[in-house]
Amino acid sequence: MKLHYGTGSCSLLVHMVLEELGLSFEAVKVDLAAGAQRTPAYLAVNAKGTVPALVTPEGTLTECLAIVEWLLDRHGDGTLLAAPGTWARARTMERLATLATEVHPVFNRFFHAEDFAPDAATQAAVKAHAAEKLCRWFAAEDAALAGPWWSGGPAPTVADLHFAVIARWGRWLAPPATRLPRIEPFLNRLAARPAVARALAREGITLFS
Ligand SMILES: N[C@@H](CCC(=O)N[C@@H](CS)C(=O)NCC(=O)O)C(=O)O
Repeated sequence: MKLHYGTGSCSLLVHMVLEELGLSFEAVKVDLAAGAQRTPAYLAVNAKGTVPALVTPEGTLTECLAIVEWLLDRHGDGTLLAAPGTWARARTMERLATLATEVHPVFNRFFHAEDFAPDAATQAAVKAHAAEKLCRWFAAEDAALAGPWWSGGPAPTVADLHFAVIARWGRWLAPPATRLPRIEPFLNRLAARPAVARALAREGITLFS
């Protein structure tokens, strides 16, 4: 398999899952800052011009949640993602959906305000409003983080991996989400997992930088 990823982007979730599952794959960096996602070569891989894209023997799959669900159902042991139809599965999907459809779009407003408003003043307002919403959300999640893992169980799930990717983006907020009292030790626990460390090292990043 071949993973097309952007450094530290949402594709980091797929990168971590591939490593957690011990699968063999080639990691291909798409330089998002340089616009490599809009080149004809990459658009031939993923016409949406986004990462991740996972090229598999069965075809190319896009969208983080579709990719990790497919990988974990096919290769997982039920730890990171419980079996379909179970309550545990539904609760993990609930967390993943919140991150992908509620929180990620607010980060789009924070990082790419120019996509949401035509003039500089409105863009600044969009960014500030997004920052406020994100700070409130991270503060509430930090306060609710009672055990070792964000998903609430005794072992991490794929939702914890996703939360770590999103919390890492929150390092640009004030206060940084990565430094909140319960989120920081959570990120350290996750970073200590050899599979997570391998994915981060390959991308040349940490969960804090
Ligand atoms: N819904 C998609 C979102 C994909 C996405 O927006 N990826 C971003 C990185 S986090 C990207 O490729 N951005 C480059 C661009 O839009 O130009 C998923 O979950 O895979």
